[in-house]
Amino acid sequence: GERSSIGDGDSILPLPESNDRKWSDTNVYARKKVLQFWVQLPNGNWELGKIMSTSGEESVIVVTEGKVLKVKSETLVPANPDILDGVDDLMQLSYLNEPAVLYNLEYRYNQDMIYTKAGPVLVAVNPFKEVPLYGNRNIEAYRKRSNESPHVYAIADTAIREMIRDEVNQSIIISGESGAGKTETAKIAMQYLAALGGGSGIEYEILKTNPILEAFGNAKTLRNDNSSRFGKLIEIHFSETGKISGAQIQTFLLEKSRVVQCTEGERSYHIFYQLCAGASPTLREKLNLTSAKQYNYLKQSNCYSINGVDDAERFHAVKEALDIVHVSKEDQENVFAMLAAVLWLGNVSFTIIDNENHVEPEPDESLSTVAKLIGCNINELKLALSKRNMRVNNDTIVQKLTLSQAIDARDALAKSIYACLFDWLVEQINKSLAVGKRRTGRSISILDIYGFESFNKNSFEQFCINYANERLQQHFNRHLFKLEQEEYIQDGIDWTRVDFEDNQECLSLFEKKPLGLLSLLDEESTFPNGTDLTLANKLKQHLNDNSCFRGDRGKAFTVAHYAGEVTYETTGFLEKNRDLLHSDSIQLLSSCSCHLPQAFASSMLIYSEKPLVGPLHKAGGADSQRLSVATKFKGQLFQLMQRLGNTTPHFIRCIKPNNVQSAGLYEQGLVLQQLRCCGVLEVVRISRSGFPTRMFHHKFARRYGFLLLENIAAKDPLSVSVAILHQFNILPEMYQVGYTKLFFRTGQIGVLEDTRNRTLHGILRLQSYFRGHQA
Ligand code: AOV
Ligand code: MG
Repeated sequence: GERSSIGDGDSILPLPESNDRKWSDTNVYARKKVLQFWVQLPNGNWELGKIMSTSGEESVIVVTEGKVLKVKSETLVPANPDILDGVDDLMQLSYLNEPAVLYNLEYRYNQDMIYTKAGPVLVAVNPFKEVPLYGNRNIEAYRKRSNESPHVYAIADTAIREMIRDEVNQSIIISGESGAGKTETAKIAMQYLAALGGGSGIEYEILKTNPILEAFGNAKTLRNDNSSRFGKLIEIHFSETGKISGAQIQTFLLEKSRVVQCTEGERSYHIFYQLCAGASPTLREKLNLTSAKQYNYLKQSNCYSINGVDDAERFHAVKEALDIVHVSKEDQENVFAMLAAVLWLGNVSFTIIDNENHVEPEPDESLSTVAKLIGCNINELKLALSKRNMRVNNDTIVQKLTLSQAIDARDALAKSIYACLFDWLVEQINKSLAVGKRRTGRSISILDIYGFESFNKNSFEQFCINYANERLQQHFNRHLFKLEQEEYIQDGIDWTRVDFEDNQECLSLFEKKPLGLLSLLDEESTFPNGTDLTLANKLKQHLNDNSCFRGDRGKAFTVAHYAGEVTYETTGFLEKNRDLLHSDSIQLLSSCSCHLPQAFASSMLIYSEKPLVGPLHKAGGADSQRLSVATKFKGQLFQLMQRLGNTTPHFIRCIKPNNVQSAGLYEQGLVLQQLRCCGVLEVVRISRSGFPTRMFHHKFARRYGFLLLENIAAKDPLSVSVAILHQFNILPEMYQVGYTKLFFRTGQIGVLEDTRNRTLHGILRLQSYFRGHQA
C-alpha cells in the first residue's frame, strides 16, 4: 500500500481501493489518493472541500454550495473517503485528524447515533432529547450481542463479563463537563446491570436511589437543569453467579453553600421546591409550610421552576422511592421537618439591640417554627443565634454576635443540618442495600463525579471539583498511556514510545507539602487572623515557581489545568475550608427532642473541636482535631483512587455539543475543546498503533488450549499459545508474543472467543444428545 505524504502525519493505513472509482480529480493530490480536504473557515469551523487548482503555495478550493476559497495549501487537512463516514470506532478512520474526528461524531450525532468508540474509550455526545436507544428490547439486543454498535450497554456488558472471566472488580468511570450527560449515562449503565444481574429484587432498590439522591443532591444551575452538586461512587456487588447481591454508595463533597446562597437564575436543591409544591395539606400544616416564594433561601435567586418539570409529581416519586429503600414513613416525615426547618431558618431575622451592633433574633413565626420543627427550646435557639461561648484558658467567655456574625451562625446551622441530612439519607440507603450477606467481593463500581468547571467567577467549590478532575485525569492517563507503554516495554514487546501529556505538575501544585495549594490553604485556615487576602498573598509568594500557577491581581490566582486555565477568587476560601459550626450550635442540636438533630449532632461531634479560640485547633489529640474540608476531600480522593486502582477501568467520556441544552445543535469549537482536554484524540492514535488486548500465556493456554488438535499436555503455556495462534492462522502483524503475555490488535481476541463458544456449544449439544440416548 502507498502512504500519503501530506497532512499531519496521522495517516497510517492506505485509503481503501474502492475509492478510486468514485473520484476522478486529476490534480497532484488525487494521485496520492486524497480527494477531499478540510478547510478551516475564518470562524474556526472546518468545511469539506475539493481542490480545483494549485499554484505555488496556494490552492483554490470549492466548498459547499459552489463557494470558492483560496487558501495556503499547507493548511489543508486530508479528509477521509465517504465510505468511512460515521464509522463507529474512530480507530477505523484512515486520517485521524481533528476535523475528521469532529465530522465523524457530528455525522453520527445527526442520526441519533450518540455513541462512538475511540479505541477503548466510549464517547457519548449528549442528545438533549429522547433517543430510541434504551429499554428492554435494546438491553436484550446487547445481552445477546445481536447489536454491537457502541453503547453504554456494551460497556456495562463487557464489565460484567470481565468481572466473571478475570475475577477482577470493574469500574466504569464517567467524566465530562457539567451538563455533558454523566449522571444520565451512569443511570443507563445501572439499568443494564440491573437487567442482567437482577432477580433478587435488590436491583429495584438500587435504581430507586437515583431519584432520591437527585432530589437532595441536584439543582438547576445555569449549565444544567439537573446538575449534580456532589460526586458519587456506587459499588454494585455480585454473587458468584453474576446476580446483584447488594450495593454501597459513597458520596463526595456536597456543595452545601447552595442551601443558603444561590446565583440568580439557579435553584437550591430540588427537594425544597418539591416539598413546597407536593406536600399534602396535613403535612403542610404539620410543618407550617408555605409556598417556595415565601422563603428567603429560595427567593434570592428568583427562579422557582424548571421547564418541563413538575415538582409536585417528583415529590411523590421521591416518597415512593424512600418507601422502596426502607426509610419508614415516620423517618420520612422527620426528613421533611428538617427541610422545613432549614427553610424557616432562612427567614429568621435579627434586630440590633445595642450601639455595638449586637443583635438578637426577631421572636417571630420563623423562629418559633424552627424551634418546633427541630424540637428545641426557643430560648436556646435564640441564644445559639445571638451568642457564642468561647473558652479562653479555663474560663468561658460569652461573646455577643454582631449582625453579620449572627447571619453567619444562622446560615452555618442551616448548611450543617442539610449536609447532615444528606449524609444520613445515604447511610439509610446503604443499610437498605447491604442485604447481600455472603459477600463474594466481586463488584462493578460506577463513578459519576462533577465535571471540570470554569465559570466567570470560580470559588472554593470549583477549586475542589477541578482538583478532583485533575486526579481522575491522571488515573485515565496513567491507565491508558503509561501502563500501556510500561507493559509493552516490560514484556519485551517492540513498541515505539508515544509521548503523552501528564498532569503531574498540576497535581503537585495542589498536593505538595508544605508548599502546595492545599497545605498553604490549611495553614492559613488555622491562623485566626488569616483572611482571603493574606491567603492570596501567601500563595503568590510561595507558588510562583510552578508553571501551572499564576498569581493575579488582588485576591485571585490562576491554575493551568489539563482542561484549560481557571482563575479562582479566594473570597470565602478560608471560611468554606474551615467549615465551622460553633459548638453552641452543635450543643443546640444535641439538646433537641427529635432524633434526627441528635444524630446530626453526634456525627458532628466526631469531627468537632472542643471549644477553642483559633478556628482550627492543632493541639488536643487526634480525635479533637478537626479536618479541614479540603484535607478531608483529599483523603476521600486518595481512597477513591486506591479503590479504582484495584479495578479494571472502563472509561466513558461525555461530550456536551452546545451550551444551551438544546437538541440538534453541534458546535464544533465546543466539542473540539472537550475532545482535546479529555485526551480522546491521543487515545485513538495510541490504541490503533498498539496492541490493546493482552492475556497471560497460562490464561490463554487454559482458555483456548482445548481447541488444539495436537496433544499439548507436556507443553509449556508459551508454546501452547504459539500453537494456538498458528492453528487459527492469526496474522503475525495482529499479535506480539511477550515474555509473559500475548498482545493482540483490537478485535483479534473476539475471533478466538467466537470459535471457543461455538466449540463449547457443540460439545454441550453432543453431551445432551448422548444423555438423551442413554435414557
Ligand atoms: P452531568 O451529570 O454531566 O452534568 P446530566 O447527566 O445531568 O449531565 O445531563 C444533563 C441533561 O442532558 C439531562 O438532564 C438530559 O436532559 C440530557 N441528557 C444527557 N444524556 C442524555 C441521554 N443519553 N439521552 C437523553 N438526554 C440526555 V453535572 O451533574 O452538571 O457535571 O454537575
Ligand atoms: Mg450529574
